[in-house]
Amino acid sequence: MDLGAITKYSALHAKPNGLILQYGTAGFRTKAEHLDHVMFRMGLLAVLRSKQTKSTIGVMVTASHNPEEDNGVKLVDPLGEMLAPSWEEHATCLANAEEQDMQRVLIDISEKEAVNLQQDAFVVIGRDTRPSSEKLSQSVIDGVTVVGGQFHDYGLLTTPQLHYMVYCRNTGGRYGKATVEGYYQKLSKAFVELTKQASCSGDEYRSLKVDCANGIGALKLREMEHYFSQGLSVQLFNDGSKGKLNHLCGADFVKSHQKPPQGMEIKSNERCCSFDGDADRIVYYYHDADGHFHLIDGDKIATLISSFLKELLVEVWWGDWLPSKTRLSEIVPVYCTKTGVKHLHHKAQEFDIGVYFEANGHGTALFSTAVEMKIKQSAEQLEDKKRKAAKMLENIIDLFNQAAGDAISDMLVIEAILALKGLTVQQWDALYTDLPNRQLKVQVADRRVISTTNAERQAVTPPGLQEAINDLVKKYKLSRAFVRPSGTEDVVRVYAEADSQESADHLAHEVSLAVFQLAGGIGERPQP
Ligand code: G16
Repeated sequence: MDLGAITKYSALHAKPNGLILQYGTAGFRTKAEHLDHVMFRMGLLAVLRSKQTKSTIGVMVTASHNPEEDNGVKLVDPLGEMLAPSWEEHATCLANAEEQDMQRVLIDISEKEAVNLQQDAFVVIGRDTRPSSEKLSQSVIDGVTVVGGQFHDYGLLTTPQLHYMVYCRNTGGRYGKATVEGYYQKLSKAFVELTKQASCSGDEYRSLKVDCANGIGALKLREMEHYFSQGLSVQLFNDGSKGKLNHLCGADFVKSHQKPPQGMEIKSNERCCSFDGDADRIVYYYHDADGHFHLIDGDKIATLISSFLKELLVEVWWGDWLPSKTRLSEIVPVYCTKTGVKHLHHKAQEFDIGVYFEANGHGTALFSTAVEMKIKQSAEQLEDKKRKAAKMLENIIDLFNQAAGDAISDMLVIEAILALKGLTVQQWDALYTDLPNRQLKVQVADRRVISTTNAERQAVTPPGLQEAINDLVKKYKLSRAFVRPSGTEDVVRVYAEADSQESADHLAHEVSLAVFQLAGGIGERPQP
């Protein structure tokens, strides 16, 4: 490592005085103008991680659902997963080091992690469409090159596409070809194969309205649509031609405001979906005949996918010993983890088949190598109906992005399942009834004063907060409420549900007031 060169170039990407940032749920996120030094330093860190793992490492420049003025960066580990926790700590240390301490921190990390500095390093970089992203990704490249790392800059990519590229490169192409074209072809081939089997291929199943949050999803979907157009036609809205990224549109807006995005005309019972700014989340929705808005979030997406996988597994293997009326919940255990796909992803990896989704629409399904092999064999050896079901499983495995939750891949999975099962969006929605709920944000001076346990469903600190929530919850029927610090925005998130929308709204408001009072609220008191 040429420490002299690092010091020289680091001065060109100087850290603003006194700025302290934390590697959060999905990397660093803050106002774009504060991130130049972080990008340079994450370039350095990616090289060290690449040398240590002897693998390609990814760096994605995005702030996903955050406002356009924000930006962010996260590192992607060898199998396309989020960065290992010990390296998150190194990332925080390095990002916050003063200029004069940079050399020491880099040497510390290299020693602690036994990094062989002679090893080659390769880093791949992607970025979203924010105005600040191009310059910031150049700072990442500066960091990579100053420590002698090789790199490939993919330019504009969705976040899940970058995860996919990393996974492909580190599995010698077995997972797929590490090009945008390779991604389009792999997913589209699986989708077209699947939808060929659908007996209902009327117009209802062929068209979908997509709100792209004025982000990268629009660009990529437009490039990709002709690959799968024989199975689905998509109509894009909020494609970035005029509106602002994530402003009054996108999955986060639709989920948290429980209303449709601006700029999209919805006729009754039309199937619509929204991506977020970097296309790693998706939610569906429709207006019923009375004009009421219905949201279909990550929980219902997980239910649709799990039920479909269960049906195929029953057909291929389990049918001989499982009573046909067995309920999904009897054979599919459900687990909760802390917020953050990294937690869910690791939990899902513990199983042969793991389906995970956050309510905000972030998720995917994972299949163990053993299960994939068994399905492949079954698709070759079994006969008739069993063989057909095994073939479908084979294709659906290819259609999921197993490196990360992916709005494009999830959209195609959902569309294929609806077409194959002949389900309308209302029938899907009717799989179960959600309790009315409300999410709010509260501004506090330091959101770290709130700590939680039990998969973030109980507050441990500040003292008295959980007791206050418990008392409020007792006032409403069928109610629950949780609070937790956000890992991506400087806010505390409040969630409440109850037997009616009015009660859920009241409860959420009262809990917000308790947070404001007990956790050091700043600015205006939460208004009803
Ligand atoms: C990121 C994480 C998600 C998390 C979301 C919101 O998503 O990857 O797991 O749910 O942030 O986190 P929080 O509510 O703590 O702010 P994205 O789509 O913004 O990258």
